[in-house]
Amino acid sequence: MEIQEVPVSAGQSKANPHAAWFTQQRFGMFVHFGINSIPAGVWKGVPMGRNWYAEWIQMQGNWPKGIPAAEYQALTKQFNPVKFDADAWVREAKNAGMGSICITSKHHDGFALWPSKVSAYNVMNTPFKRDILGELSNACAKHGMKFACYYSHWLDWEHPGGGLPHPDEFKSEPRHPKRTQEQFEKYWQEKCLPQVRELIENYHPAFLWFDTWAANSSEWITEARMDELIGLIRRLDPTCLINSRLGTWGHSKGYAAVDFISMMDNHFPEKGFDQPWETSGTMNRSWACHQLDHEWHTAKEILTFLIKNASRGGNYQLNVGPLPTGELPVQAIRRLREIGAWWLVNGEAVRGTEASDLQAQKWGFVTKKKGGGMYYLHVLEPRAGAEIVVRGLRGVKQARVLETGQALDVLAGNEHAAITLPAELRENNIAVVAVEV
Ligand code: JFZ
Repeated sequence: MEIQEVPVSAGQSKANPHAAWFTQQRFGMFVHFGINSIPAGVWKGVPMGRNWYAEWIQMQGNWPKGIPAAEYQALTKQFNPVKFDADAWVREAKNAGMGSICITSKHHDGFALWPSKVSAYNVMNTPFKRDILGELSNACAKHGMKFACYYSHWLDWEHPGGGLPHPDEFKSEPRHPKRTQEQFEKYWQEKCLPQVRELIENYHPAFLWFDTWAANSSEWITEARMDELIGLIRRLDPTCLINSRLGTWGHSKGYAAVDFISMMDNHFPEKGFDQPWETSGTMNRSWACHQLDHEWHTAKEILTFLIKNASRGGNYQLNVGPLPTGELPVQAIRRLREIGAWWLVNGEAVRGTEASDLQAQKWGFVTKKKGGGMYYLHVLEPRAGAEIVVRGLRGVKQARVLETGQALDVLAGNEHAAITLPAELRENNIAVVAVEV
């Protein structure tokens, strides 16, 4: 597709009309993959320090000094995920009910998963020599999935002017000389902006997921730089959505400067927003593959996160950290397929729903079909014959078990409705009752 740069007209509407699919899908896959997947949290036999984020091993291996850049970057000589199969990844995501896949095109270490002409620190200069972004974006197109890219625009540990972690974060000697604004501007113009252009022109991502979180990032990700980056994206592809972790807390327009709000990691807010929003979360404790991280969420816990956000009008982007071979971990595949089994019979109770005016109840959450007319009661611990009291529910026409269609008895009260689950119900996951109003 030939990208035509379009002039950004003055007063262009703040809300991006192209975000409708994003809220409609509710559920996406996040992928953290790169040369950091090779050590998988352990460096020369010693587990990394500070936290479980295996993609941070360059800074947290050999703790607290970190791994010298040249030694870390030598990992490029080993990067050869020969079992990488983009089609297999996409099929697992689609079967689980996901509508998009967002991959770390370049994480903080600065390594690019595509044949970047901007920086030689990329996948073509490894034994693998394949365009991972190209293969994944093609597989997404083949299966009708949206393709998206995470891009670390602030931290970049390869470029001499790229952002570095704040010494305070590491409670150790300030190992990193503070970058000057001139140094960072050089990185910004030489690497960040040109690589974002490459991503849009070559892979047409449905959204770009930028990553800042600490307040001190605003010293570098200034409003001027955010507007420069937003302007570039809008000119190249107005349909490409931008998230708030671009650093909008440092922008005079706040969230209105971008297209959707990204929560902090694994944060599920008690109420939603009047703009598209999402939580990205890990399946265990690490984003990239960590060989010692065995604390995997159950499929039911993951579904509860998804449903909680959907009931408040939000999305959930669930992360997988592929193995150094390029395969998805079997623990992740198991959970994706368990989620997919639930989604097969209950997906309509999440996809295409909007924030519900019936908020969380003792027994679970309520989602609402976009445009109204139908509520979905997500009963987290369903018991045969139990009575489900729904505060605030009035005008019930009929209630049925979504999976089986079984009609249910409904007792209408002034300020609630009581619905009785089938006596023969056997459910070891979340049961969904569809209520027509
Ligand atoms: C950032 C990255 O550093 C991390 O590697 C991963 O990519 C994640 C999705 O984003 O991690 C964070 C995000 C939020 C906070 C700290 C680190 N926070 O809220 O303090």
